[in-house]
Amino acid sequence: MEKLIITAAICGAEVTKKQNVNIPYTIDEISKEAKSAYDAGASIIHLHVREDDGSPTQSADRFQKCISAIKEKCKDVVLQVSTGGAAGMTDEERLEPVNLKPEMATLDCGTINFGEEEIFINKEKSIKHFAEKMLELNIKPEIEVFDKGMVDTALRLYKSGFLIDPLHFNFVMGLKGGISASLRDLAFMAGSIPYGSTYTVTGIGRYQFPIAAIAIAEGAHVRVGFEDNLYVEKGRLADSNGQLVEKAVRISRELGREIASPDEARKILRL
Ligand code: KMH
Ligand code: ZN
Repeated sequence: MEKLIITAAICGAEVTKKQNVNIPYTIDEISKEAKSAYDAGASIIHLHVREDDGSPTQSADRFQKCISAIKEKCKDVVLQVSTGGAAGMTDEERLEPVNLKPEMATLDCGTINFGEEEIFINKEKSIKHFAEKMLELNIKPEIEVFDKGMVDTALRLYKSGFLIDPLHFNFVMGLKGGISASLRDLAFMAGSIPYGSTYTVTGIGRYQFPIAAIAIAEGAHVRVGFEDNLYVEKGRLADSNGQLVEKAVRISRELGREIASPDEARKILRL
């Protein structure tokens, strides 16, 4: 089976130190968490950044500083910037880090209730604008889908030339407001994307490892990390992103699947 690409989503925009004191905020903390994930086997870092007080920001300057610090510690890691940012940010704010021309960036393909209180808005016009920008700058989009309708939106954009082959998706499953993290729904999503596409599976909260195990066995790729889940097992907060990546690596090895290095990930995703 193809080697497993592990993406580490090391801090996200929503989780806080009140929930798990190990969530990184500062440049130093972010780069150390990236290194812990990289050393454990992550080949891609999905990057959000924070101000020192923990507030999420899409400032290109802050991204640049974090990227430089990460690259010093993890020379060959693939960097994927978030264009999702935090719910409520403007499109222009969200697009700021793509001007740094990272290898990858996320492209969120629809609007959803995001947890109990927020709405994560992605108008079709904005999605097209983001996709055009990524095409222009030669950045590989990771197509973020939280529901099946978002796959269909991405496929419409693909037909009209906003996205090009080979497509790479991230199925985010188990978020309140999005598709459930069930085997049935994973099969439904995986069966809906064009032949030759690649995909990563992200399980939210307690679904992180059960759905990762299924994805690994199925030959898909996985994302783990504090953005999506704070616990290494029931009732035990994770010490680091590295600990979460190590668990994904253990599951994969038990299933006889090797882990992709960053350069192997580049080949698999055709970066
Ligand atoms: N923070 C969420 C509202 C992405 O990175 O592209 C959006 C998000 C998706 O995290
Ligand atoms: Zn994100």
